[in-house]
Amino acid sequence: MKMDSKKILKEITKSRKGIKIVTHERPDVDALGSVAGMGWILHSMPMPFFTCVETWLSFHPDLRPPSSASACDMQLVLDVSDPNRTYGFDTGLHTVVIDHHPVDKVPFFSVVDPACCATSALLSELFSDYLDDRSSTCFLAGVLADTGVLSYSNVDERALRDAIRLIQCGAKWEIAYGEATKICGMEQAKHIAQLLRRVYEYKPGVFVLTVPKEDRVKFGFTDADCSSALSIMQWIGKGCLFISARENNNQAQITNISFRSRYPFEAIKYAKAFGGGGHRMAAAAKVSMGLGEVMEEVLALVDTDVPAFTQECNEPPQLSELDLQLSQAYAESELLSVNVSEDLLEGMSQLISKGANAERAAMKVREDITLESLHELADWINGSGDVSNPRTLVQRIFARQVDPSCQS
Ligand SMILES: [Mn+2]
Repeated sequence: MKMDSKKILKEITKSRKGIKIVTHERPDVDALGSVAGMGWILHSMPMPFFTCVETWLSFHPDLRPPSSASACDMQLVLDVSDPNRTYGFDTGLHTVVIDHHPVDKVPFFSVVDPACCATSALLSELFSDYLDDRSSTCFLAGVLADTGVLSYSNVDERALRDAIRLIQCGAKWEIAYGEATKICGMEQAKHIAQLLRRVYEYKPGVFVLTVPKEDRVKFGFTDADCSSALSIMQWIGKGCLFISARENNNQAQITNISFRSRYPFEAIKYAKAFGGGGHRMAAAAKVSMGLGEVMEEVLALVDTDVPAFTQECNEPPQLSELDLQLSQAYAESELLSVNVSEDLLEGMSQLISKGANAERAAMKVREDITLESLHELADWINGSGDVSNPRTLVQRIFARQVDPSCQS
């Protein structure tokens, strides 16, 4: 890492006119946190730069770095390495890639580390000497987004160490948590509730959400609504495969399909079958087919893994003493949504270094969350009209994610 750090610093400080920072199309919070955090790093050096993203979504305006250049002689491509998937890619411009998606070979100057939980985490390691409170908060948002608030299978000791370092450099947990999980006001909360109501269990442990074009137009479901719903679907304790398929609302016969998985299911296998890609347990594809047609093929593929997989995935997890101790940290902090301190994370990091498993420990806290819990959550949101009086664990966690002041 120290080598990469020197190498990349040497490369980017060659720029004289300015650096253009870009990322993938339809950016997620790791992409935006990477771009914004990197902007703040260059701002503090200082090096002239500007950012170019398809949309900032609800990413807070105060966290977006001010551009200091109008021209550039280099582009920094973050969280993606494929020019075709990069928004604003400039062919012919000197290109530097920093990414955590697994790829065979990148024809540019690059640091690619698929073992790293988030591109934001990788950047925080590469530029650890330059972190301040703003860049740290942006990077922590990206880390929390790509790790399901440090609860997915990609959480290892390194992820915890990165999170702790960011807090030591001034990252604000509440702000980063807010950015990583943000639900924009009651309007978006109600959209998500409507989507959660539609989720069904296809086979034991396999949960599916499908959104046809007509409904997107009729109810105004956005991509952000669908991805928030997919994150919440993963709260289900006994789930192993989560599928969200949505038809494009302006192009005909295009369906975006996202997969999230837990062992023994592998999201990447399904995404690849449809020409997509991503990570082992979180992957996606864009398919030139209507929703019905795609789902028929997807479910046929799922059928080949069921029942062998579902049986294994529905067996009660074997928790070690260390896992149980770690699950205590998740329980006390309601899955890291409240009362998170550096000490708490330090304790978690030590348990993980001794062999505790973050995903299993978080699952212990989720074990009673079922599809019915999410349907009840949806009814509560729609029925109460606000989220000010949460009573159950899922209601409290949901309510903490709703930002009433958000402008998307
Ligand atoms: Mn990422």
